[in-house]
Amino acid sequence: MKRLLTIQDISCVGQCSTTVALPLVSACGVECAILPSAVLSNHTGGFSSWTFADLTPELSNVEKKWIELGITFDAFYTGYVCESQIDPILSIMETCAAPGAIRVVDPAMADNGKLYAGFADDFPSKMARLCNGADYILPNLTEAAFLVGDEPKLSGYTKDEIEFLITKLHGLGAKNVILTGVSFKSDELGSAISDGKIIEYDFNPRIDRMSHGTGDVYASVFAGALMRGRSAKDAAALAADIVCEAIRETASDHWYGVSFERAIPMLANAFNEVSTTQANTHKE
Ligand code: PXL
Repeated sequence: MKRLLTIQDISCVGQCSTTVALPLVSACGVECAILPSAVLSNHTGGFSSWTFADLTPELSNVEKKWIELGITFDAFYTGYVCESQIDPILSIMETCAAPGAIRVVDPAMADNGKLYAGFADDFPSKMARLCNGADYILPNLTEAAFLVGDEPKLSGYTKDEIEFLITKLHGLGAKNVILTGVSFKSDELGSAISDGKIIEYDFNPRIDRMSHGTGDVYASVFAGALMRGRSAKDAAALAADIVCEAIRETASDHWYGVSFERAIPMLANAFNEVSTTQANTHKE
């Protein structure tokens, strides 16, 4: 079994970051180690206030111990992190990498044209350093614009504009770009998947609902599916299907997250086909 390390905060309440990554990566059949970068009482996206315990000093303590014990990872998946954590994280991705380890960076810092509460205007340039050398980055349109120094547009990107944005994102030093929130028709929403040569698209029917935490669900499933050998296009398509299922399962008055828990059976099933066949063969 492959071992992935996710580095992001724990928001104790809010269905985001580590509390989403751990169950979803696990449901893909991938061992998920965690390194919490901070502990918050709840996320910052809509609650009026929160507590924040910064665990930056703990990152290098843990790193030293893992080096001493020879613990390494087949993949790293980063999400919401703050400025002081970028260098310690870059170091861990060097020192604790198994041969061929991949880096998946979700530059979780903004949505709907705005940076999340608490991030300074120059934070995107710090996050860009984490994108440099990443195997996969998964920005939404707002994060993508901030990363390359553009003004974010809420909608109305043409195909040419999307593809130019992707070129600029590769310019940050990312091998593959998965740009989410792409739409060329009002009734569909999807992502563009680029390896630097070819750009593919994946669309689903648009569900007209603002949902918090969908980026974390998407990135977690994407990272887990990649580790199970799916191509980037297939991992992106599965991630989008799971996000749609989670949104459909979320009660209309539930505002702070999506009920990804109800999509776990569908996700586990996506990776069950081989073992079910093996189990049946065994029985015969
Ligand atoms: O879902 C991204 C996220 C993660 N962690 C914290 C957040 C947010 C988005 O608002 O506030 C603490």
